[in-house]
Order: sequence, then structure tokens, then C-alpha cells
Amino acid sequence: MSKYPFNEIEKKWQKFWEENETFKVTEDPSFPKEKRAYILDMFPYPSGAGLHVGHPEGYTATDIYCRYLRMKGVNVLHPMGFDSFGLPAENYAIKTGTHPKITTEKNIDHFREQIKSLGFSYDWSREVSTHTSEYYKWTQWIFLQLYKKGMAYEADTPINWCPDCLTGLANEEVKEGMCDRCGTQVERRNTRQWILKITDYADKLLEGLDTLDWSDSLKAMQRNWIGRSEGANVEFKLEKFDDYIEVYTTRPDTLFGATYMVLAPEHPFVEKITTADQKEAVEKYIAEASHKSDLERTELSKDKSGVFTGAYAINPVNGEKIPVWISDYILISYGTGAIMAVPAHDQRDWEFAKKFDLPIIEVLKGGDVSVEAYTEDGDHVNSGFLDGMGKQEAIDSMIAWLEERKLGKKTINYKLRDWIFARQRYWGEPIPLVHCPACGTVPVPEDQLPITLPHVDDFKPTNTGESPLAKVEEFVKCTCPQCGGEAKRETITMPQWAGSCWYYLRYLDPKNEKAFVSKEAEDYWMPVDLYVGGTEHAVLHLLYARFWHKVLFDLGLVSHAEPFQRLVNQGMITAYAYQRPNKSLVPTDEVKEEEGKFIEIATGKELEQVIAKMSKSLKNVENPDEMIEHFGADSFRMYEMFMGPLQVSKPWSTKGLSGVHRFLNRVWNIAEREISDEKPSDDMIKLLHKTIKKVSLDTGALEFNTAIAQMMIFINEAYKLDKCYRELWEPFTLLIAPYAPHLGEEMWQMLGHEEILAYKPYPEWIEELTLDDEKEVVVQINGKVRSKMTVAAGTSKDDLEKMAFGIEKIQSMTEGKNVVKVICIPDKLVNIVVK
Ligand code: ANZ
Ligand code: ZN
Repeated sequence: MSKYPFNEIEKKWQKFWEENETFKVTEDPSFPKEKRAYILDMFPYPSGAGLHVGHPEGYTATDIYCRYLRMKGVNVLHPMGFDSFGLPAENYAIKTGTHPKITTEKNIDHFREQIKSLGFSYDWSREVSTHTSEYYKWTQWIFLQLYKKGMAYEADTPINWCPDCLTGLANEEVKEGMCDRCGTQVERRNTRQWILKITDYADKLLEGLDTLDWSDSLKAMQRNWIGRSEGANVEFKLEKFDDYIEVYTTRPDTLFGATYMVLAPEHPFVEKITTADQKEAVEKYIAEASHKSDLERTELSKDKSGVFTGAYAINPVNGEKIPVWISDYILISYGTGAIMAVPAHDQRDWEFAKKFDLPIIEVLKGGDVSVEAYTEDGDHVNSGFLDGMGKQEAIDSMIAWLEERKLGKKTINYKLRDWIFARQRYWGEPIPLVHCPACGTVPVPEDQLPITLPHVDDFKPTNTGESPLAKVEEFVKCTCPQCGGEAKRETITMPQWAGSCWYYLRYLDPKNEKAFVSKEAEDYWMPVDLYVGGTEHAVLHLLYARFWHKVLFDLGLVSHAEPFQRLVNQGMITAYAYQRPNKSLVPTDEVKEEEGKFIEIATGKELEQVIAKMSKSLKNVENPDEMIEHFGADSFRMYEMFMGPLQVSKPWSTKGLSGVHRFLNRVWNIAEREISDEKPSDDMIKLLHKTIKKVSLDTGALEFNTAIAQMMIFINEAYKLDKCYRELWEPFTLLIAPYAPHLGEEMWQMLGHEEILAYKPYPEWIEELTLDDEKEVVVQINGKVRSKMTVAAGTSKDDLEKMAFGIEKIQSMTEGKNVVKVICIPDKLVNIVVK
């Protein structure tokens, strides 16, 4: 058996595709709307580490699908590019002392080469990189459209600040209180910001989800992030002051049970209402709270803390005097930053009340409020005019009562905050605005775009709250576009997410110098038919991009309200790791395998194999380059698809990869046999049609692992034959080509074809030939299986019954008994009921 020369074949076809621009695509009007598809990958951030095995997973899936669609006569747009502005490149540049532009472009070249080595069918003529001025000219242009629509504002607000990256972060970039980029604990800090009013689009972003073909879990993540909640704002008069404390509550029906109030420590009233004897305790508490993240503060399990301000307010429904406390479980950034506490029906309030011995009044029947808060529905009690009502009726009645007296009103709140659209860093798009002492903030005229990022040698962050650009005098100094006077350029840059908010639109028309995209191209391709990428973008990129798209839509600049019609999240590729009994993990290179057991080399003790994230410290990160070098791109692609369903996470196994490689070796072995134009056996023809059907349907449904399994079944049989039958091999070659495209083209050529197969029609199956012609039918007596028989598929009920009674065993078991009835299900079973 000759060795499969994947290295040679793969280089040959990659060169061919490149030289012939095989996958270049145009807006050809002869394709009707339904024969056009836009298949998009989440473009990579070109990090210094290069491609990891997770990238090719999604890219292979879309590539197979694109190649399949082309053979089905679809005009397919499949582009690739690079998300090349952002913190990691800059952090890396600072660490190594090289300019971010140099490192980024080197990384892009490396990524492009790695991606090309996998044989993906991208239209490379449409490649974009977000850090180039041709690209970010239009990012700046779109920002100006947002600005002019009133969607961008400047503010000095407390934001998440990473003390290591020395920049502000968006809420979405803080994970469990840590910077998503470097893992440092985030601080609160007041800094000058540009902010986008994504909250204006909260309802549209919610409603749009209903129209999308996305997974329920992903939609749920976006819904929770937007966090729409309905309730009421209620005013509580302060005793001894003319002011009212306004609270937000989702449960105005529980007002009769409000026994105290709590303000966030940052609430503006705190200083004013705190009494002299409480002042010291209150100030100390505020200082402590300022060091905690929102997450730490609101953790349900955490022990409640707080201080009494010494002040009282009046419950508007019953005139009761109730104490006003401060506590860090109330966030200043949500609702009004103040609550009415109803300890009988809110668990956090209940814990607080227990700890500080505050009264608990039951206003809803159904639980035992001496044990815990009762949060379910029930009849109201101790609630005056609400007594006897259920929850919703009581909420509505209370809101009406409050509105009539101007003590409150119905309110909707969102968890979603406006988007901090600013980085005090160098490596990003300059915001195209000018600060003029006479005219204020003035947008740069569109014909002066791009505002180019100047080349500077000192790009280190400053920790002054301004970006390193503020030190570049030639950049900062400018004339005001409005009055011509001396002015200063904005030096804050855009966050990493800006470029990825619209890259899918630029691919449609990447060289256009007059517009971000032409109307014709946008109309031809949008919306994206299939978008594949990781779940890590569930609330970041996917929310931001939808927001920009909706603004562009409202401005009449794009034709659809949603950019990504269908979205599939690939599962994570994990790895095996080895665990000691105490659950600590051992790096993979300190483990050996002996007779199926895993042994820690240093101690000789047995370890348990577990599944973990690939990580440098566990030394279980796989490098795609080495795998491709060793097994070839086609094996690598096919293995990643064979690991399991696209959407689930699955552990890497190099053994599995070599198994798939052996399979392709067998395919090659068959391809090398003498080609025969004789008719293959009927059995082989039937297997072929079953294979065409299964592979075709599964590929169309993105169920690649089961399609590959069927190809393996086919090859097992074909391998036993002495020749390579053209009638079998031509269709099989077309079937496997989307998966192993280099091998596919090579085998197509070996079959004597001069033209490549990339645009040849996909094989069709004949349904009749896919049906099993024999079936195993079980014979039961009173529901118990007693015998089996092999019958022709589709045998009628009458015949089945006759055949069942023809079986000797059945005859003897039913003899002398009364047959009550016989149930026959063709192709499945016969059940004889006897008494
Ligand atoms: C009284 C009450 C009684 C409440 C009850 C709940 C149950 P969602 O659903 O997340 O919108 N709340 C309001 N503002 C807050 C803030 N800034 N920080 C912490 N908690 C705050 O939550 C709204 C509920 O969370 C509000 O309704 C309020 O407690 C609390 F039986 O008011 B509720
Ligand atoms: Zn001016």
C-alpha cells in the first residue's frame, strides 16, 4: 500500500486555487435570490500565539458547507479577514518593545498562511483588516453617523478600570470582577468617556431576537443581558426633610410590607440625611464598599452588611415611619439606587432584617416568613385595599393607586447599560471629533476622513485617564472645522469591538472608496445566511454588531433590521487532563500511559483522566501546524468534524486524528487501483445511494460527524473490491471533496477529468435504491418476544400474520389457546394476543 502523499497534493491544490482565484465571487445577477448565500466566520484576532485548534473547527464547518452549496448551484460569498486593533496586540507590543503595527501585521501574515494551509475556500480578494486606514476610515464614518443621530455622548462617569491594562473597560469585558483581557481585578474609576446609547435600542434588540434562527440558549443569554424588568417607581417622603426617596420595585403590591428602606452607599442623599451620631459608621462603611465589584456586592450567598443612617421615611400607603439604612447589596447603577425593603417576600431583605433585627410583616399568604422569604404568588393580607387579591391584580391596583396620588408610576428598567465606547490607549481607531473652545465638540467633516492614527514610538498607556495620543502634539493640534480657530483633536480611541461591528458589511464591497458598502452589493448578499463562531461572543460582539446594524437600518443605510439570520455556536475543543485523587491536575508531559492506565511518572501513582480546557500550564495545547505537517490538512479537517456534533464541546485526541488519517489512506489506496468502467455489484450500488443520501442530508444540516461515519461505512466495503469502479468512485469523490478538498480534486483528476470539481453538480440519489429490502420482524405472544423472521420490506399485514403462524415455535405456543387478536406493524412486529 503506497503512502498517501498528502503533502504534495495539498500544496498542489492550494497553489491551483490561489493562482486561478477559484473561489472569487461576484454579484452575478443570473443567480436568483434563493441561490445566493453569505456564509460568515467570526474573523480571528491575530494574536501572537497563532491559530489554535478551536479556530479551524468553525472554519472547517463553514468551508464544507460552502463547498457543498457551490456544487448545489449556489453563488456563495465566503470571506475572511482580521480583527486587528485591540488590547492584546498592544500589550504584547509593550512587552516586547516592538510597535503594535509591526507585530500585528506579522501576526496577520502568520495567521493567513496557517489558514491557507487548511485549504479553505475563501474569496481572499475580499480580505479586510480592521487596523488599516482604508478600513477604519469607514469605522470612523459610521461613528459619525451614530454621533449625528445622537447615539454618542461624552461623560465623566465611574467606569470599570483595569489597573494593569491602564484603560477603561465595557461592562461586557469584565468577567467576575476581573479584566477579561489580563485577569486583573477591575477597579471603579471616574474618567472622561465616549459612550454609545445602546440602551435606546434595548427593546429593538429584544424584539429582533424573535425573528432570528439562533439557539434558544444564545437568545436567552442576550435577553438576560438586556434584562428588561417591569415595575414601579415609588416616592417615600423623608421625615424632617422636604425631599422624597424614589425607589424602584418590581413588587409594588408588597408596599404594606415595606418595613425599612435601603440606599446604595453612593446614593446622593446619604451625606445629607445621616445624623451626627451615625456619621462615623456611615463614612467607614462607604469607604469599604468602594473597593468591591458589583458582583461581589450582589452575591446572594454573601453575608449582609449595612449601617443605619439615623434618618426615617414615611411609607406612603400606611403613614408608618420606617428607618433608612445603607447597604452594599443595593447598586447605585440600577433602578434609582434605593429600595423599599420587604423582608417577608424578598430573600435578600429577609436576611438583612434578620441580621439587624428589623420587623418582618407578611403581606402575601402561602409561606412561613419566620423561616424564609415567601416569593411566590398568593392572597394579599395586612394590605388594606389589596387584601384578597392575587399578585398581578394587586400590582395593577397599587400602581393605579400610586399614579392617582402622584406618589409613583409604572416603570421599565433594563440591566443593559450604555456602552463605554472609549479606550485610553493607542492601538485603536481615533474618534473623529474635535474639541473647539468656541464651538464645543465638532465632528470631523466626512471628506477629511480617515483621521489617521499617527505613528508614535511611545505607545505605552499613561494612567492619566488620557490616551498616549494626548502627548502627540502634531496629532492633537488642529483647526476647528466649524470656525477655523485653534482646536484639539479627541485622543480617546475606540474599543476593540468597533471594527467587528460592521466587518461583514465591508466584505461585500471591500474596495469601495465612496461608501462603506454599495447599495447593490448590500442588497445582493444581506443578511448573512449562516454565521458560525464561539459562544464567548454571546453578549459582546453579537450584541454590539446588532446594535450598530439597527442604527444603520434606521438611517436607511442597510436593507434588513438584523445582520445575522442564522447563527451556530461551535462547541469548544477541550483536552484530556490527568488528576490526582486530591483533584489537582498533572501536566500532560509528566504522565505516561500503561495498559490503559495513566501513571504520574514522578510518583508512579495512578491518575484519573478528566476533561479540561486546553491550557499552557497543563501542556495539553495542540498546535495545528504540527498536526497538519504530520497528518495533512484533509485529515485534520475531517478529524475535527468527526470528533462529534459541531455544537457540543469535545476533547482532542491525536489518536482519533491518526484514525481518520488511516481512513484517508484507504481512500487513497482505492483511488490508486485500476479504474474500471464495468458495472459494480447491486449491493455496492445500493450502498452508494444510501451514502449519497446520508452525506447529502447530513452535510446540508451541518451534521458532519454522521456524514463522515457513513463515508467510512462505504469505504469499508469499497476497500474489499479489487478495482476502482468509476460508477462508484465519481460520486464518492464528489461527496468527500467538501470534507477533504485536496484529496477530492486529486482523485477527480485521477479519474481523467480536466476541469476541477469545485463547481460540478453534487451527486443525486435514487430513493428506491436507498430502501432496505429486507427487514427483521419480531413475533410476540402477549407482548413477549418469542421469535424473529426476516421478510421482504413492505410485506403486508396479512402475509406477516400467515408467516408468523407458520413458525413452529409459535404454533406450539398458541396451540389449544384462544387467539383474541393479532396486531401487525409492517417491517417491525407481529403481536399475537392469546387467552
Ligand atoms: C421590593 C420588593 C419586594 C422587591 C419583593 C422584590 C421582591 P429586577 O427583577 O432584577 O429588576 N432592587 C431595585 N433596585 C435595586 C438596586 N439598585 N440594587 C439592588 N436591588 C435593587 O429586580 C428589581 C427588584 O430588585 C426590586 O423590587 C428591588 O426589590 C430590588 F417581594 O422591591 B424589590
Ligand atoms: Zn470651533
